[in-house]
Amino acid sequence: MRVVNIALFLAGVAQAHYHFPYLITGSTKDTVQWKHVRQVKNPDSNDFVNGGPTSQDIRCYENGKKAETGTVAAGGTLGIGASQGVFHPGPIQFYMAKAPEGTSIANWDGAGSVWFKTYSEKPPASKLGETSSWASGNKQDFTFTVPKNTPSGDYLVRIEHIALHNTGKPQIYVACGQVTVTNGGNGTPGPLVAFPGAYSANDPGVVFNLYGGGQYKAPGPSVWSG
Ligand SMILES: [Cu+2]
Repeated sequence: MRVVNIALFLAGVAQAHYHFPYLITGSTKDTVQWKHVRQVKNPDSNDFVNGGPTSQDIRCYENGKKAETGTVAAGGTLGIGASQGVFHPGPIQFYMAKAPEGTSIANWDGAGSVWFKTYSEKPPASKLGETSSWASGNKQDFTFTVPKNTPSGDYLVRIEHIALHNTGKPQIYVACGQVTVTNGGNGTPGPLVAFPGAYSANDPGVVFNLYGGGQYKAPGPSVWSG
C-alpha cells in the first residue's frame, strides 16, 4: 500500500494511512496534532514503521521534535486519537513506561525493560479479515482506564496498531504521548518489556494469517490492571 499512499499524497490527498497525533486525557482531546504526542518520522505520509517489529523505530517512531506533557489522574481515562478512521484489521494496544526519578520526561527515550501493557483489544470471534469485525475498525479515538494503583509520575503512553491484512508483512503504527499521572497508588506495574525486544519478526501475533482461521492472540505481555 506504500506506493498507493505516496501517489495519493502527491495528488494532495494524504489520506491513505493514519497516524496517532492526539492525546486524550479524561474528556479532553487535543485539537492540535503532536502537542502531547511525539511527532513520528513520517507525519506527512502517515506510513507505518518500515523497519518492522524488531526495529528501533518500533518503540515510538519519533523524529526528535519535543512534545508537551499532559496530565491524567490515576483511575482516569487516557488515550490517543488517530488522524482518521483506522481501516486495517488488527488490534490496538497500549503500553506505558515511567520515566526514572530525576529524569525529565521530555528528554527520556523509553529505553530498557520499562514498558507495561495497559490495554489489548480482543480479536473478534469471526471474520478476522474484515475491518468492521474489529472493535477498533474505522474508529479514531482509543482509550483505556489508568489503573488506580499506578504510581504517580511522568510516563510515556504508547499506542500501537498492528494491521494484519498483509499476511506476514504487518503494518505496525505507533506513537508515544507524554503524560503526568497524579493521585497515583502503590502498584508495581508489570510484566515489563523493552521495545525493541518485546516482539520477534516471526511472532505469531504479528505474522498471523487473518484469512486462515484459527484463534488470534495479540503479541506482548498480559495487561497490567493494577
Ligand atoms: Cu495499508
